[in-house]
Amino acid sequence: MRAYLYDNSDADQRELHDSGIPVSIEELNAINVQYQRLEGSLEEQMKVVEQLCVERSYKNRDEIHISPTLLPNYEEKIKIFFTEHIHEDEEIRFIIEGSGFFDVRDRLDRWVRILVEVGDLLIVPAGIYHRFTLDTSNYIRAMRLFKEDPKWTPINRPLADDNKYRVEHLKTIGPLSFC
Ligand code: KMT
Ligand code: NI
Repeated sequence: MRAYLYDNSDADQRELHDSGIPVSIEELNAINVQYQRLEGSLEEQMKVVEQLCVERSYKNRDEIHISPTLLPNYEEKIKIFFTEHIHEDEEIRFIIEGSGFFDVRDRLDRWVRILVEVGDLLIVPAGIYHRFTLDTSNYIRAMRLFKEDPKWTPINRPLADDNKYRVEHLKTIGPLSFC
C-alpha cells in the first residue's frame, strides 16, 4: 500500500505528486476508505471479490479498460474521472492489470493519493470527495462492482456539498477537532 498527501503541484496528473508525507492504512480507514491487497492467483483473488459481493449484496459487475486506445471517448472520460466528485454508493474497484491513482479528501480537505496496482481492492465510501487518474503507464484494467444496474453517477463538487450521503459521510468520519 502506498498512500501520501498530494503535493498540489501543477505537474501532469499522472505524475506521482508525492509530497513526502505518508498516509497509513489506519488513516485511510479513519475516513472509511478500505484498502486490501489480495493474494494468490487471479482465481483465488476473485473468490475474495465474490465473497465481498455476497456480503454487501452487490449483484452486478463489469470491467473497464482505460488507456488512450482502449477506452472509447478517452479524453472526455479521463476528465470526468479526474473531476472531484462523490457517489451515493460505495465505489468498489478491483485492479486486474495496470495501475493508477485514486485521490480522496481527508478530514482537513487535503488530497490523499492512493496508488492502486494489480490485486488491489479499494472501497471508496459513499459521500467522500474523490477522483481517479491513470499514472504514466497509461493503462489500467479494473473490475467495478455494482449493487444493482451497472451505472456510475458522479456528483461533482460543489453541487454535492449538501447531498445527504455527503453530509452523512462527514458525520461518520467525525468532527474536525479530532484530527
Ligand atoms: C472511477 O470511478 O473513477 C472509475 O470508474 C474509473 C476508474 S476505475 C479504476
Ligand atoms: Ni468516483
